Amino acid sequence: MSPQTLSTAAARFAEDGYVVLEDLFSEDEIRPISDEVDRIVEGRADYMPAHDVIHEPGSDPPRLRNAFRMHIYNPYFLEIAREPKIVSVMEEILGRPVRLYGSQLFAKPAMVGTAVPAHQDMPYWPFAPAEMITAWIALDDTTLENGCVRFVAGSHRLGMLPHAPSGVEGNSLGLVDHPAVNALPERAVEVRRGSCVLHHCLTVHRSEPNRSAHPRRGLIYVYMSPRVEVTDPSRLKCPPDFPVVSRV
Ligand SMILES: O=C(O)CCC(=O)C(=O)O
Repeated sequence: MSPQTLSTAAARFAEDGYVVLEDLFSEDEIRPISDEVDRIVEGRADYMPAHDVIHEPGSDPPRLRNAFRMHIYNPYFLEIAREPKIVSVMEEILGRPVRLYGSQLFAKPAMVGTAVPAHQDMPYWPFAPAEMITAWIALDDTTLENGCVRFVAGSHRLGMLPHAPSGVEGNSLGLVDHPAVNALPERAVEVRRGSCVLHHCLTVHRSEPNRSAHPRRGLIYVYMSPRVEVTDPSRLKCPPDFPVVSRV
């Protein structure tokens, strides 16, 4: 990515709290990633432990909703997290060296994929400062009908906002209704397969159910700046040796 493209992406991100990197992966690059994710979705990935997958409530046969921490169970997913096209933007915004916190799949299966309540990511995490960014890689075209992610532009400047239990397995926290958030524009971000959307850990976002006949799969990675530290080890759900993904 050219220095010009990197600084334009960083400026957009600073303004809105998210930025779309359209067509970041070519079809040839995204296909093997998509195929491996399908193995997880279809229950063929025997490296995934049962405690790190959850299914859509009431789905019969059970349809996968989320998988967590895939990079710990399969080095292929760690390799994807090291993709220089993503890491270079992270370094531009967060500084070096960038570390990886987590990976997760939002499978949003056809017809039964449920909503993700509005939330910020930071209230879920035992870290400070709030210098963490999620890269959301589209494994399918995302549309209004299949539940594309919606971001509240500028909400990352509001600080950490009150959340309450949401009752949703996989997304246990939901934003408490907040006038400052309601005053900002929410943008539904439709992207093509292979695109990547970065969002700040304080940006409010959500998604609606998948009402289409096709899945809407998003593979996410969460990156941390060199300054981020664990504030409450008892809330960590993985070992604290976060892999450095910046090249030395
Ligand atoms: O994929 C979705 O629907 C929600 C994504 C999300 O909550 C996240 O990336 O933090």
